[in-house]
Amino acid sequence: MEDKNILGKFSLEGKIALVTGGSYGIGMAIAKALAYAGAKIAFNGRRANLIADAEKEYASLGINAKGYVFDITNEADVQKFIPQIEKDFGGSIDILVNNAGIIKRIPATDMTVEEFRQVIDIDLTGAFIMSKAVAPGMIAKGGGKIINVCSLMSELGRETVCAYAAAKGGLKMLTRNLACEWAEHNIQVNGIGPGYIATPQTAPLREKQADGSRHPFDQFIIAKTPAARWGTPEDLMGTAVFLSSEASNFVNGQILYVDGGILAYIGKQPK
Ligand code: NAP
Ligand code: GCO
Repeated sequence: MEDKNILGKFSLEGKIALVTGGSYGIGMAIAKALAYAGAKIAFNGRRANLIADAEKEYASLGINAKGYVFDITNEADVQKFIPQIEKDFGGSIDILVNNAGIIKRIPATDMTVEEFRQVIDIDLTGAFIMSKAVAPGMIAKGGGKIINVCSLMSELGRETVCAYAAAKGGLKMLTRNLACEWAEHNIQVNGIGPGYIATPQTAPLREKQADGSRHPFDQFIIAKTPAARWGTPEDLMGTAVFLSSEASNFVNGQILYVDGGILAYIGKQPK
């Protein structure tokens, strides 16, 4: 007999969630969503001051989130902090959100190999390092959820973001491969593909012009988005809860795009 308490399938009560890059932006919104659904929240970042500020913001919302200062690309630190987090929270991590990421907007001809490698290291390799570190605990526990924050750039390209698009395209395939490898352990690995979201990362693309007009890229995205608006971090909260909960237990290796319709749209006919 199926359980009629369908909303209960979205509950995260008693779960331990780790959100990378949870000091602000999309990571903070996702962490709040998981907390509102009942999860206990750990998060990380590289800047202690932002971690401290974020803990205060979470606390002001009644969320007892604990922040940890480490870089997801530093495997030794990750191997040190995951057991520390599990000790602090009294159990292994149930939900990992690989949100931390950077972008460099540089023409390929001008981008140094070091700059390219830095983006790949954080946006792709960092997710592998984190997933590899939490998987043993999830396997021992009988299951878990890993959510990789991909991007429209997992599917599409544009000028000046070659490293980022390569990383996010790779993250889509890492998601699919880890989903295949760990499904037998009841670990579901999926991705969220945000469209253009108003956060510090995209602030340069929305800066008002000297004459007070909207940034050309801002106008471009509004025109390219059927919903005719930038997304907000809050637009991602429901999808994050779904992919973190038992409601998605038969969803494996999928990227759910939360993009206002951009990927479905060829664009308006010029007036
Ligand atoms: P953001 O505002 O730049 O925030 C990035 C977060 O990641 C910060 O908390 C940052 O904190 C942390 N971080 C960066 N590198 C890190 C590292 N090596 N180790 C640990 N933490 C690190 O970005 P966002 O817009 O919220 O985006 C979050 C994720 O969504 C990223 O993966 C991004 O690629 C993706 N995304 C964004 C959009 C968008 O339109 N905004 C769309 C699609 C996908 P510290 O710098 O203090 O470490
Ligand atoms: C850019 C933007 C995008 C967004 C996002 C789109 O410069 O084009 O930063 O890359 O961050 O990834 O989904």
